[in-house]
Amino acid sequence: MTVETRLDAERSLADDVLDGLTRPFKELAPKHFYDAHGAELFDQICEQPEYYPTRAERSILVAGSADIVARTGVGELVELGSGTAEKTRVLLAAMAAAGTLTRYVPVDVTEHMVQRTAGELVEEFPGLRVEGVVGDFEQHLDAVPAPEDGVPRIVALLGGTIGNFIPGSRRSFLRSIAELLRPGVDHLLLGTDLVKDPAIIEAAYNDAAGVTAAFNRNILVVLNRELDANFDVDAFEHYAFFDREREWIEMRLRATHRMDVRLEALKLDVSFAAREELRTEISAKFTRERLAHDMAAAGLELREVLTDDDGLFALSLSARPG
Ligand code: AVJ
Repeated sequence: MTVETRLDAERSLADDVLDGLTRPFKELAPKHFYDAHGAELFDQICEQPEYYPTRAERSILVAGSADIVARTGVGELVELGSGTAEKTRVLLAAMAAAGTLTRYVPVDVTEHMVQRTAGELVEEFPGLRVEGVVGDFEQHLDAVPAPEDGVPRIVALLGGTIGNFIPGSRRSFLRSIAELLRPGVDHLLLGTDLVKDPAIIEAAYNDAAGVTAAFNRNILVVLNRELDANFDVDAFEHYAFFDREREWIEMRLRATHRMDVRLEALKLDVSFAAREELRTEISAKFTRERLAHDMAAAGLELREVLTDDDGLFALSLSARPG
C-alpha cells in the first residue's frame, strides 16, 4: 500500500476564501466543509431519515455491481472523493468475486481517510494493491497512477459529488476525468441525484435533527481555525432551498445581524449586512437528458443508467468512444 500526498492542498483554502468572500454575492467552496469534524457530520447526514441519496446509491450498487463488473471487465477502481469508501466495498467485493480485482486508487483531500481506508481494504481484500492519493481531485488528477495494460479501469465519482460543480466547471472537470480513460477500454461510474418532487429534495437538506445545519456552519469553524478568523458561528442561520429554475439545491448561511469579520491570515476584513446570505454549496440534480448532454459535452458517451426502485438516484456508466 502506498499513499502519495500533495502538499499544495491547503493553499487552495486561502485562495478560495479570499476570492469567495470579496465577491458581490459572497460564497465559499463546499470542498472546505470536510475537516475531520465536517467529515463526521457528513457521515451523520447520510444516516438521517430525510437524506435518501446515500441509501439509494448503495441499493443500486448492491443490486447492480455484478452487472457493472460483467459489462466492463473492470480490474482497477480509481475513486475520486473516496471518504470512508463505504459503498466502494460493494463494488470491490463484486470485482473480487469475478476474479478481476487488482488495484484500488482512492483520491481524497482528507489524509487520515485515505490512510485508514487503504489500510482496511488491504486487510479485507487479500492481494489487493492500494495506491492512495491525498489531494484535491479538481487539481491533482495528474497524480493518479497510469492504467495498466490489459486491466480495464473504472473511475468512480459517487454520492452526487458532481452536483457541487456549476455547469461550466462541471463540463471541464468531466473533460479532465475523461483524460484518465482509455477509449474503448475504461469507464466513468458517476453517481447523480435525480430531479424529483422539490419537497423531498428540500427535506434532505433540512433534516429535523439539524445535522445539515451544523455541517453548514462548520465551514465557518474551519475558517476560524485555519485562517485565524473570528466568525460568530452561532450568528449564522442554515438555509437550504431547491432552485426550481436551475434544478439545484443551494445551501446558504444567513447573517442574523450586521457583522464585521476579520480573517487575520488573509489580512482581510469583511462585513455582512443584516440578513446577508453567503452561499456555501450548490448540489445539482439531474435528468437522463442532462446526464447525456453533460457527457457528450465532455466527449463521453452515456452507456447505461441504473436507478434505485424509487427512482431517486442514478448511477451511470460512460465511456470515451473508441
Ligand atoms: C457530498 C456533495 C453529494 O450535495 O448532497 C449533503 C453534500 N450537503 N448535505 C450533497 C451535502 C448537504 C452532498 N454531496
